[in-house]
Amino acid sequence: MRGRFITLEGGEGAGKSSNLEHIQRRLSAAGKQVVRTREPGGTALGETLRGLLLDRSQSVMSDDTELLLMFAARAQHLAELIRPALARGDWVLCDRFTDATYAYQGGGRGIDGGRIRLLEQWVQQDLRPDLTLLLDLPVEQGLQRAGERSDPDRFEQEQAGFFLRVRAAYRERARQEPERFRIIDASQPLPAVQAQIDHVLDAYLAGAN
Ligand code: Z5A
Repeated sequence: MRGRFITLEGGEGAGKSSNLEHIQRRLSAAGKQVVRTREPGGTALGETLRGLLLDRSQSVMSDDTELLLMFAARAQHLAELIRPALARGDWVLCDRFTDATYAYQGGGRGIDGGRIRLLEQWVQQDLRPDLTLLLDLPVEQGLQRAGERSDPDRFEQEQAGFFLRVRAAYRERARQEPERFRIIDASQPLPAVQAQIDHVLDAYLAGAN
């Protein structure tokens, strides 16, 4: 039986990194073989593309180039890691996936959603995440948390308006697909965020058995 594909999404400073380990442990404790990965990246080629995408010195990168590189990294990720893992019956836990493209390249950069859907269909065919946890919090709070970092990447140096559009796009996707998305209130202290995540995972695991 095909494994499950779980994605973790959120804007700046939402706390994805802080919660990934916790989610992985919870799934492993339930007896699942978990493959943890991230986008852009997850393969050697994908990590090379990630380096280009996040590199602040790539200031001339056009929005279409950015979009196509995201999907190029994703095509490799699917072929080399995600599809084989799911076929083995593993559970794939991915830090960001195509919802991030709708949020950042669609909402943030203003690329038409129809063009993103075209690439999504081409690269993924009918593969979509089974469950998506959206860590949601006010933009100012997220930026404040992330602001403690000294060396912002190409996305982190964007202005607040960009991140407001990213958040709105994420929330709109969650509104459109309520059966796949679970919104986690990430403005709470970490233990309260993890309690919400546990609640969602326990319900999902109960339904998946
Ligand atoms: N991107 C894109 O544009 N299109 C795409 O299709 C994809 C990606 C797939 C890299 O992603 C960039 O790629 C990303 C979007 C773009 N750009 N941005 N921005 P990334 O996921 O690697 O980068 P990131 O969003 O910057 O993630 P991050 O650095 O891993 O941040 P985070 O995981 O959301 O936050 P964190 O590191 O766990 O927490 C931030 C700080 O807050 C840290 O000090 C924590 O200790 C603190 N924290 C976390 N949770 C809490 C709570 N609950 N209370 C208090 N403090 C907390």
